[in-house]
Order: sequence, then C-alpha cells, then structure tokens
Amino acid sequence: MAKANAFSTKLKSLAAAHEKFIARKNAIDRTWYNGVFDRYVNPVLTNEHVPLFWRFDLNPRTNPHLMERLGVNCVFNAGAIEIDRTIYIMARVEGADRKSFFAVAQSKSPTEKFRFRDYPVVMPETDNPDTNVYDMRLTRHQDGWIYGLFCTERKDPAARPGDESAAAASCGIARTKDLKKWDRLPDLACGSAQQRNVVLHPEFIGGKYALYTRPQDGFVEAGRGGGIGWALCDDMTRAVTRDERIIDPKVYHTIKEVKNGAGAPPIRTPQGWLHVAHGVRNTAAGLRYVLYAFLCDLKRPEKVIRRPGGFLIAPYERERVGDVSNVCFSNGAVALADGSLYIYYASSDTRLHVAATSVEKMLDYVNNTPEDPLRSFACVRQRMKLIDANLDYIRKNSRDPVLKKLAGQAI
Ligand code: M1P
Repeated sequence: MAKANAFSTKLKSLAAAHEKFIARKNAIDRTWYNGVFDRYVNPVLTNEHVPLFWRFDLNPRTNPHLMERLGVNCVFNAGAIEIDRTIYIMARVEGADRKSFFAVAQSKSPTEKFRFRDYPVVMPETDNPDTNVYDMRLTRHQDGWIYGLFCTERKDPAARPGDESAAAASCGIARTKDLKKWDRLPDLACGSAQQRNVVLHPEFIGGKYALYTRPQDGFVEAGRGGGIGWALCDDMTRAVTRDERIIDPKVYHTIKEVKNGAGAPPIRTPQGWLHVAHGVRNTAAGLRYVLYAFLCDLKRPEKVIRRPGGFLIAPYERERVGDVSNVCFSNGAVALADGSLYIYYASSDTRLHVAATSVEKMLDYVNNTPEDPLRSFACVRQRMKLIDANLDYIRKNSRDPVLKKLAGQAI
C-alpha cells in the first residue's frame, strides 16, 4: 500500500512538473543584442518536452519503482513548417540508445509551448533498412506534397572488420499531406558516396525538382568534395540526379573551411531566395559549426547573389556545451504572413532554440554585411571603412551626447 502511494505521489509530481515546463512562457533574452535577430531565454524543445508516456511505464504493477524504461537523450535539429497558423516542428529525437527518430511538436506560438503529438513519426523503411535517420528538412512543394528529406545512415558495407563506426549516408525521401502518414520513396540516387544535408527547393525549375546537395566521397567526416551543390531531378518518386554543380563551395580559412551544408529550404523573398546554411571550421578543440546566410537569384536559384561574410549565428553562452559542443545547426525556419521569420537552430546536438527576425531584417543583413575579404589585411581595411564613416558621422553630429561619448579619442 505504501509503495502504491509513493508511486502515485511521484507520478503526480512528475506530471505536474512536466505540464508546468511545457506551459512556461518564453521571453527574449536581453543579454543578447546584435539587431539582426533575437534570442530567447529558453530553448523551444528539449528532451524534457518528451511526453512521460514515451519514457516511463506508467503501470505500477509492471513498473513498481516508476523507472524510466526508454530514456530520451536529446531533441535537436528540426525541420519546421507553418500550416493554418500552427507551427509544426519535425524534431530529431535521440533515444538513450543513440538511435534518432522523428517526432512532431506543435504550437500556436513560434517561440514557446511546443507540445509533442501523442505518437512519434513511424517512418516506413525501404528494402535497405535505415540504421539511423535524422535531420529532416520539410518542404511544402509546388506539386502539393510536403516532402521530408533526411539523412539515412547504414553501416558502411566497405568498413574494415572491427570498425563499427563507419557509416554510409544517403538522402532518404518521404512525403505526406498531414505530417502523420508518410509515404517512403526510394533514397536519392546520385553519384556521390556520401550524401547528407539534402534540401528540396519548393518550386519547379524548368519543370524539374531542384535539390541542394552536399556531395562527398569520403567518410561522413569532411572527406573530399563538399560544398553546397545544386542538382535537378525529374521525379521525386524515383529521384535520380546526375550532375551536381557546386554553388557555394568550402573556402580556405573561413567559417566553412572544412564543410558546409544547406539548412532549411530557402525562403522566397522579394529580392531572392534566402538561405540559412551551416559552415564548419577546424579548431584545436575540434570542429565548430555556425550558421551563415546567403541570397540566391529568384529566377535562377542556383546563382548566389549575396554572400555576407562570417557567421549569422554561433554558439552563445550555454549553447556552447552539449553532446557535441560548439555546434549550431539548423534545418528548419518559418516565414509568417506578417513578415516575421523564425529560424529554429539546435545547440551542441542537444536542444532546439529559436532565433526571431524578419524577412526585412534578413534582407538588410545579406545586402549590407560585407563579404569576407579572405585576408587579415583586407579585413582591417574593411573595418577601417566602417570606422571612418562612423567617426565622420559623429563629427558631423558632435552635439549628440551619446555619439560624442562613443567617439573615444577620435574627436
Ligand atoms: O554534430 C554536428 C552535426 O554533424 C553533422 O552535420 P554535417 O553533416 O554537416 O557534418 C550531422 O550529423 C548533424 O546532425 C550534426 O548536428
């Protein structure tokens, strides 16, 4: 009897804490400001959002100690879509067993109160079963379907005996009308040995489907090749690409020197297709993943027309630490009818955050952030130009006390 009471008391408090956690409000993080986007105090989705009934056996007869039976390690890299004023997040949920799966969480607000649906996504397999699936990009395509493109990993058939970590990565493809029932289509057939971070463009290009790819011929680490590629394909039910053209290459000594990959499906803006991608550089402490933006031509989306230098979002404060530290990664963003734009990004492969901005601000950002001039000397020249223009402006407005104070010794 005492045991039964302890069980129900504990369950009651777990349930109350869980509900309180999900219902909590989220506020803009005032410790952060750069004018481009707002950060929020709380992550929008974490392993603590996962329903208790996905983790615990709630029956005291079969689980007298109220133990977690199937733990969830983290919730991160998520696709996103808005349907009828509800935001749906297609999260990567990683169980305690290291395997990831997909699950939809939804909210009327883009920044808080996300709640998982009762069941995760049951993604059908192909004849070649996936060992692990992750990082789904959701594209609402002109053809009427919502496509989910994701990475499917299987053990590398060429792995040396004893090597239990070499994986072969391909692009898995599925489509749905309601985010509940998924039709699994054959994986993308392409010329590259490794294919991850594939994104479907939302519109037909000359009657064909267009894909952003990341061709690599090495192991899932950097390998040779790389860069964000562009490829066309006739039919998503048997997706085959032949020529992958690199439209955004890796570049020496930049935020994308090791590798890069497309993020959310590009967002149509009046001035072009806006991309938020990830770039990876090397450090003595390992790889560092940041997000960067670029803009492509509206009529020719394979043509990059703006390349603001440096990163847009980098790990900040507690975002720096997690299962894979020093990582920001995004595969989902939503642009709402009022012009607001929400970029969902995960930190350190552990939890999901939101960066709130607008299409207007992002266009200002891509148009007015100078390109990376690639050499320290040129970077200083670039900064000198900004400083000179500002000091000139301050001199001309020297009666403004705030500006005067900002000027240092210069006036
Ligand atoms: O661990 C960081 C990221 O590593 C991979 O990204 P990429 O293919 O660009 O190296 C992915 O596994 C991604 O899920 C992960 O966040």
